[in-house]
Amino acid sequence: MFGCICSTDLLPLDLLQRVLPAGGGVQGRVRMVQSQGSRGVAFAGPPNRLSFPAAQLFTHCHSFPAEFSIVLTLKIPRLLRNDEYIFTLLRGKSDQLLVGMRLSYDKLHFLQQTQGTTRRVTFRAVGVADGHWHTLVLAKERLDYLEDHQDVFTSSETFDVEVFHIPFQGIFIATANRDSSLGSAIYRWTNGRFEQYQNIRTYNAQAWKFFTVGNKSFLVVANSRAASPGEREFSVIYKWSERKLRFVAYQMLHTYSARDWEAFHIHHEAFLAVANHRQGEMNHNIDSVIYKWNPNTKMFEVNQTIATSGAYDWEFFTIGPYYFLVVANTFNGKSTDINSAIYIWTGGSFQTLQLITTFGAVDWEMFQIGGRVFLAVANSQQLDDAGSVLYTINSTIYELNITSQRFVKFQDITTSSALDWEFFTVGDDKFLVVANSYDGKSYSLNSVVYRWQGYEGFVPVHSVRTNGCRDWEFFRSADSSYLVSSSARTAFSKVLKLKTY
Ligand SMILES: [Ca+2]
Ligand SMILES: [Ca+2]
Ligand SMILES: [Ca+2]
Repeated sequence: MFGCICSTDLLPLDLLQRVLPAGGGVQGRVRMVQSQGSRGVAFAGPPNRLSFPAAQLFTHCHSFPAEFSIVLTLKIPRLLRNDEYIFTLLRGKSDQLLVGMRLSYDKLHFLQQTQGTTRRVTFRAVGVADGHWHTLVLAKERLDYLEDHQDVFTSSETFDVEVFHIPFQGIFIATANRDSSLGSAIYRWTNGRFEQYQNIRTYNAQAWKFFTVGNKSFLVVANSRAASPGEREFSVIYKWSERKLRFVAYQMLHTYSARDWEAFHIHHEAFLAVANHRQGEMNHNIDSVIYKWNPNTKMFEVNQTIATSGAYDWEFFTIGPYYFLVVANTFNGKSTDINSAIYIWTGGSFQTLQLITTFGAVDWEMFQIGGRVFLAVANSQQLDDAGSVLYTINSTIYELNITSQRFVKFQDITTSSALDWEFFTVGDDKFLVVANSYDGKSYSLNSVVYRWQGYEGFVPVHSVRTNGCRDWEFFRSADSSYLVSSSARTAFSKVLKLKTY
């Protein structure tokens, strides 16, 4: 299906509809088919004779639109030739190419003639001729792609990456690594690459969170097991020492298979919230804890406990003068099909505002576009009635309805055991990237970058091959933008550079 947005009316145009013979075209080289659950139009032989006068598209355009996008969904069993046009716009009745999209084996070329010269942009490792449906979105105004920049080799598998900035020191990442005997590491961005800076003893670390209290910088780790079997479990806060230029242990907090820390401020007071996942092997219905900084003792103290079920993630956000926390509840001991909860700060503590049904939720990502407020949940798995586990399910983006003061479903996105969402912006463009980790058979899957397309919502624009993908983080250096992805299956994380056209 082609859609071309003309700048004057901003309505999508169905180009495929215009080239199909009237009456459905069941005979000849074009016929309607059902394939892998989608209805499509099958072309037999080269489709290059399927054309129509483009003049009928540009009735309100005095010149060729400067901004447009082409969306096409296609399934190609194999390429007939190594080089094949899938879309062209020609000048008048000539063969002169104005706009074209050409596929070669694993590349997609976008060609456009401007002021007499043909400009070509190549997207590598596209690989659409594999007999599966693919949706390609080409947005002419900014062409972004992701380039491998660095493999960061870690001591063991990485469950979380935390990017942070220390004044006068620069950009760092902390990786939460599985292996307790090897610990977790902090890397510093040096000459455009991450170099190991410090190693910290951790116990099956699940997450790091960087935060500040006043002018002091801290890192807190979520340890998911005890130092030795049978001992109490502790997560540890580390303080940045200006003298040693290292993080040093500051405070230990008793946690239960901790999965995540969230740090936030309310009215200049500092808070930390831990997601306690389970007590022992079986009990998932336990309290997660919110701590508050005591400026006299300079320590965090328990401020509130909140009953959670296999809690995996806390996300704090503010809207105007209001403060919110949302928890991802994964599992209650029986089901993953349970409520996660949004809390609102009133009278010195958090109160339940809204419950949202989630499916093995492991991450919430809050973001704003214009004045609109969204929450995206990463749903990791759904147990069906027969007791089998579904991994390829919907993860949902919710939008705050200001009138009803509730989050309502905005868009469902099919994901494969989604473990993380990351929202980021490049110029005026807004993106979401999802960590797809497992589809029931394989951990080697594409994670997908979605681009905000206004009323169309989020549309897939890039796929990145990942292996047991666990986390995505976005950061900017002085001259570029990057994404980091971590793997819960292999001992290296990847830094990708965002190339903007
Ligand atoms: Ca992270
Ligand atoms: Ca979080
Ligand atoms: Ca996230």
